[in-house]
Amino acid sequence: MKLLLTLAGLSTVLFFFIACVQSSNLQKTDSSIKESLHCGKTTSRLAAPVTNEIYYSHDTSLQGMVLIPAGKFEMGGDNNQAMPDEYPRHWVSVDSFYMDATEVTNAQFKKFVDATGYITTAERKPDWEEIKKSLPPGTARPPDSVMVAASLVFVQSDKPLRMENYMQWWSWVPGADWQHPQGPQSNIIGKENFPVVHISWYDAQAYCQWAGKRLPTEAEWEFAARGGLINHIYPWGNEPVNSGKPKANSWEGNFPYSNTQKDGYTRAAPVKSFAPNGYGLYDMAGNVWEWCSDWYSNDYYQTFKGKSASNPQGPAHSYNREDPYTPKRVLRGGSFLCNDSYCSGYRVARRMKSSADTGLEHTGFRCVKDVKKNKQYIEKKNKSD
Ligand SMILES: [Ca+2]
Repeated sequence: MKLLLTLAGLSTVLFFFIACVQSSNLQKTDSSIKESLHCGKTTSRLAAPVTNEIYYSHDTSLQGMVLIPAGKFEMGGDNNQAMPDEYPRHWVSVDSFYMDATEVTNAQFKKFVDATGYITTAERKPDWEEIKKSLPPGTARPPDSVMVAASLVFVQSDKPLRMENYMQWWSWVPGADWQHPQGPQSNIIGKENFPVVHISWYDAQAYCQWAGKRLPTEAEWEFAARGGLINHIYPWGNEPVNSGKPKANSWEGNFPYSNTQKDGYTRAAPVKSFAPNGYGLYDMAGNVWEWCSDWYSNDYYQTFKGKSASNPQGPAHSYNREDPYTPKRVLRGGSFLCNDSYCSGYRVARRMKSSADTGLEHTGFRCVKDVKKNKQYIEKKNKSD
């Protein structure tokens, strides 16, 4: 049990397996694990070989993007649901940028894969030599039956469950990937307009590079999510997520066994199913978690105590005191599994983190593009034509 309590940053599946082998009575209590797996995020999946190839396109199309004007805002927690890593609130200024109005869809991601032959992390056999670099020394290698191309799929329970044992609602499914969101028997036919899922940070980076874009910084993401509102809790204002008409795709009811489907969806919803925020951005709350470019550090905001930040790019290194072994990237926005009883991931200030090789059924992304670089590129191109 001592081992289990120190493995907060392990690959989720690896942790699952080791837990099963070494303890038949899993009593995991680490708050970060519960928080991340419940609503949300896992800490890591099994690492896989990552290509260093850069897919770069000179596409300057702004189709599907909206302009986010430059501005200044207070970044950080807005209500009593805020977590310690959301403090201190601090002033941040960002330059203007373009942002995808929606999460990247299956149809968009398919164009990328068709053009490049890209293979996502979930489709690759895990590489133990890579995995063990971010695990505590001496961690045992999982069996070959676990070390296969796979991803984590949400499994709804038919009865209340002990929340400590998240293994009960996440399943490591061989063959689950972006084209098979619930496993080999599922597909994305007719779901072209759904957000692509089972996307690792590496996958998201590769797509953005190919599209001539990049991932948003965490500060850009939060500024954009606020939609021009000042110090409000959600992209739509302050009305609680379950009051009034549905405003986002979240988990309504009792997690993980009862979902009232008030918003119409138990899993991912097509993009643009709910009203946009003030900048014309859809699903900045709920639906799927979205990768940001930043490393995650739980005390990063402390570096801005008493001062402001201009276009912050995140810390130089990842650090999470609850899981110091595994470097993590930032995710934002919450997913269809979020609710107020746990993570409230749809709050604009809510931070989440995961290792870059993690991809799950509720993990996706959207891209941004610099206004200045785009303008310079077009001017240069026009001169050479
Ligand atoms: Ca829902």
